[in-house]
Amino acid sequence: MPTNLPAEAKKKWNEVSLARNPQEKIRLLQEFLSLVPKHKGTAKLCAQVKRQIATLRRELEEKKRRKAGRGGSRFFIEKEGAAQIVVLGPTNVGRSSLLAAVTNAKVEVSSYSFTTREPVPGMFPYEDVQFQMVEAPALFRGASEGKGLGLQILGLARNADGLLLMVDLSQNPVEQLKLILDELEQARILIKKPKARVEIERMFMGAGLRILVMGRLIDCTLREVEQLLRSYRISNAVVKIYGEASLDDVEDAVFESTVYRPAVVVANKLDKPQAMENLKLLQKFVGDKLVVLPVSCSTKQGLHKLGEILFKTLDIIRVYTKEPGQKEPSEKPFILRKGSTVADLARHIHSDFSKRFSYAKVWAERFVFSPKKVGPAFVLEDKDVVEIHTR
Ligand SMILES: Nc1nc2c(ncn2[C@@H]2O[C@H](COP(=O)(O)OP(=O)(O)OP(=O)(O)O)[C@@H](O)[C@H]2O)c(=O)[nH]1
Ligand SMILES: [Mg+2]
Repeated sequence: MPTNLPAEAKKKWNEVSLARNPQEKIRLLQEFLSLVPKHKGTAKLCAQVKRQIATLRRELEEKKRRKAGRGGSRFFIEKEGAAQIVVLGPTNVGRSSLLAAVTNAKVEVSSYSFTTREPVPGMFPYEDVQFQMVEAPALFRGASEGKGLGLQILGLARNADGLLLMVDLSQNPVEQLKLILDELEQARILIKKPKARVEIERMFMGAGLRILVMGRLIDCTLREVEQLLRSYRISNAVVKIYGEASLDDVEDAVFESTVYRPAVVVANKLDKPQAMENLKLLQKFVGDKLVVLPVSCSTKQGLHKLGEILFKTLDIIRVYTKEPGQKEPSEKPFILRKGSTVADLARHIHSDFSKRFSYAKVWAERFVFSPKKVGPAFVLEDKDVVEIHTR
């Protein structure tokens, strides 16, 4: 549903995106909200802005508390490794036990509820990549409405690259998963791949507006997309549109309101009585919408499959680079999104690199003869070795 915002509201949103500190951002968000007409088409947007204000307020309060030496928690975890995976679930499902079993993190496992109160990161190795796994404090009903630390917990999920939705098979797993899915939906975090993906990368002044449509526009023209972006004063940006996108999808991207986070369901405590029956209920409920991995953190059963499943769900590939003249490729791979091209890799290495790009040589198992000389649009696959030649 279109929001049909008046011009002054759109102008205000541009000011919001330029805010220099949380106080200013809160003030501008409130001003923005007062300029938004209230109707069905703007209901979701208003709810999202209110949530954003609440989150910022809570963060400010926490900062104050920390300054006053009264403790307070740190909710932002700097990303490390190939991807940040946040483990979400109700209390006592075994999130800490999972981190203890597969990462190097120091966690506290206990039979008491709500033991973990701050996010805890650890590194989880899979083949030659390292995933960062973060235990979020327990999720509960009402989190998305701002109860307790709910918004911060969901904020962790929003900021992640992927999610593990964890449930306990000794209790009704469908109820637990429903709770997680409801809260994610309220917070506008999608776990089902959307039909469209719109990325807006803001650029320096004078860069101009470049709109790249890799998929297809639905019920709108490129000109309308451009007009919409300009009405929000987005005139220096690279905008990439994948899949089948409508004007609403583009506007959603302006507000960064809906995000997609690939997710796997981890069904824990497989060793307990009743677990098998409950697993069947869970699988019936989930159908083919999500992958369910049954595990036991106590006996380690099933955990050896986690790395591969995560890697597949995240839709990523590993690419090794090689310097011209050298025999061996880099040991550490670059992690790229599936469907990435040689040009994407070059940009990933160095922005200057892509400008001086001449051609690349690719070694791949799927070729009859390697290396093959390719151009910037060549689509890479997992485990390709690439040698980039510049002018
Ligand atoms: N039988 C069995 N018990 C488990 C398993 N995994 C965890 N537990 C137990 O479940 C309880 C909770 O485990 P935690 O890892 O602390 O759970 P959590 O999700 O981190 O809980 P909070 O941080 O308190 O919300 C502990 O008593 C664990 O020993 C498992 O695979 N099998
Ligand atoms: Mg815990």
